[in-house]
Amino acid sequence: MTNDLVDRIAERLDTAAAEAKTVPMISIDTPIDVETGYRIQRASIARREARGDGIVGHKLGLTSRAKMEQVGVHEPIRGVLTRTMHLADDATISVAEHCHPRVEPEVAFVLDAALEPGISPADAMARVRHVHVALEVIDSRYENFKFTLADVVADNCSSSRFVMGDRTAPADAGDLSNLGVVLTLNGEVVHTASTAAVLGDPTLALADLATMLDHHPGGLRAEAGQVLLSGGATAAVHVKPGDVVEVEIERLGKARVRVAE
Ligand code: OOG
Ligand code: MG
Repeated sequence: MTNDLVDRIAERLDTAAAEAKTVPMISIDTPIDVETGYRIQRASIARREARGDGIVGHKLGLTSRAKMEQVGVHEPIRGVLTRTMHLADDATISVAEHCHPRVEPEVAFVLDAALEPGISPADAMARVRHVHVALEVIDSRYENFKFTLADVVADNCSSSRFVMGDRTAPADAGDLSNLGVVLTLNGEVVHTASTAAVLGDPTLALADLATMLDHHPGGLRAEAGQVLLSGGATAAVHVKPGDVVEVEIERLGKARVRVAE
């Protein structure tokens, strides 16, 4: 695909996100492969950077069976997090700024040092500054939240906002491979999982991120100070004005997001 067409599609998706208006998925009329999806994603992030937004980290998506089943795409994906996506714990999101928001519980990592491709999960974990309990707000820009693998990659993996809650030093966090995750909506438990749902152990996401960044176009790296969201451990919940979503992860703590008109 020409760079010109990549830029035009990136503009369409960027505008859809800014105006909170869905668009038909790209592959309806333009065949795209996954590589092209990553080129479109990089071009849409470049538009944000040109507006003064900056890259603060990365996300993996579709790293759990529950998430794959929910959206019908069965391969992990990678997206970019920018400064304006990051909200404080207990922040309020606005439904009007979204097309059809959903919220999902995640383990997040803040890096103390860069990760190079090929790094082992244990070595990558040694470069983690903090483990956070996080909630991600996702919001596909596509009609009916329906997409193919390449389409969702182009749409920066449905990313919209994220909240970083309680944090723990890696030495205190210990083994992250089997911690209970409880997601509540307005005080009612809606989903439970083990952190094992995420790739068998969310620390594997660190190594996978470094490898994926190396394989994908765009020249990005996992840098010191950046955040990594490891992917939803449960299916995402639909939210409406007035809702309060909270996640608690065993030993790691809580995070919360509120939803307004
Ligand atoms: C794609 C984004 C997936 C996750 O954590 O699995 C994701 C989607 O569900 O729309 O962020
Ligand atoms: Mg996610």
